[in-house]
Amino acid sequence: MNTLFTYKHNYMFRAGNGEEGGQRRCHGKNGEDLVLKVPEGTILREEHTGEIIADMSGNNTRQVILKGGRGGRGNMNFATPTNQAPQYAEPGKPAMELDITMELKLVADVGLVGFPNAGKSTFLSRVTRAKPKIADYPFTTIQPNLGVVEFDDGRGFVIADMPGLIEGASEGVGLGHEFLRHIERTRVIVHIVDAASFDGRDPVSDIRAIHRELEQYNPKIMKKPIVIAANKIDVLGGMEDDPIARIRKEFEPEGYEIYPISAVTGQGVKELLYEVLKLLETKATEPVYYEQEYFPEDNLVTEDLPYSIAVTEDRKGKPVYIVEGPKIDKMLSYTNLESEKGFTYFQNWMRKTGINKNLEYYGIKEGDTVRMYGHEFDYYTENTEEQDDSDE
Ligand SMILES: Nc1nc2c(ncn2[C@@H]2O[C@H](COP(=O)(O)OP(=O)(O)OP(=O)(O)O)[C@@H](O)[C@H]2O)c(=O)[nH]1
Ligand SMILES: [Mg+2]
Repeated sequence: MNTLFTYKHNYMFRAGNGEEGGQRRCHGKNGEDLVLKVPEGTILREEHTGEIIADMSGNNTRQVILKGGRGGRGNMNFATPTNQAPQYAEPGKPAMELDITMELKLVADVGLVGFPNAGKSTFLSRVTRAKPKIADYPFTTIQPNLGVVEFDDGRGFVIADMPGLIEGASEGVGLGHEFLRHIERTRVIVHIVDAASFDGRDPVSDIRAIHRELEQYNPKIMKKPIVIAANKIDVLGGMEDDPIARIRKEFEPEGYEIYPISAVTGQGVKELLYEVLKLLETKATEPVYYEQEYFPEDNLVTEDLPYSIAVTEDRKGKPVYIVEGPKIDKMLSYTNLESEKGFTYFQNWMRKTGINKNLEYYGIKEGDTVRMYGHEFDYYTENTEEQDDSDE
């Protein structure tokens, strides 16, 4: 995919539910996987914290975001020496929900920047097989275009053609931030300027203006290798002052390499491409990949519980939480719930093993009924730790 456009109007997704385990040795079916495709370079964040869940770029081409819907285990999983065919089977795991924001931050070797109409798309179409839209009006490009430059010896690199930047872009003017962020992950920048002043602007102040925007958006961008391509030299003949000489005089002392080119005739383009290749191989740093900061599994209850929780209602519509599983069965068999001491002991065990926490995850409130293999009691969370110690 090239854009995240499909997610603009379609933004609720659910994987299949895990099915209930069967009575006749059947394991419930696992929920069906839901696979969402995104363009390379997409960053997924947890919506509320903004923390990164995944950076779908580089080698990371597939990542599990939520593991959900494991099917319930069949009744034979709960067999005990005294009960070889239990009536009980496990319900499917509850679904987990997560709010995610997706942002595309392209990963390309080279980013083309410059004012609208400078000739960025013309350059891309000249050096790659990409067929971007080209026109003599500003903001022709409204989405980045990618193309691959191939050299005869098999080397090559990926170029991203960006929409034109204007003054104030770093503050959101024009297409602004939307596209500056794509430049952040490129390794070398080719700054294309209209040396022939078609739009009546001055190339030297154009270059300064774009540099200012890049610096203001993120100073790290200006630390990347930048090559200046003075474009449209095919129409320079007859101009009074030589703009190429002016650009050189202004920017060479600051360490910039200037390449006069014509994206239309191809003049000077080869030299520029070899310079870019050299920079990629010697000076450019690797693109930034983002580390995972938010781990959905740590924030949602997902453990494989050795027991199951099911919620039903009694005749009066009051919620009843049915907790069952071999461990519970075993604990009940050697605890006397009729005695106060035994009951307290059992309650503490439920708290320590996290059963209470999970009951709360399922929505239990004080006073609701808990049912375990024929035993019923009201749910209370009061801490009875002290009394418990004497029992152990
Ligand atoms: N004569 C001449 N015209 C050129 C050259 N490069 C581009 N142009 C013309 O300049 C105009 C703008 O070219 P584009 O490639 O669309 O410019 P852009 O930088 O992609 O513009 P935006 O996408 O709007 O930011 C078109 O009419 C091109 O034909 C060149 O080297 N020589
Ligand atoms: Mg363009």
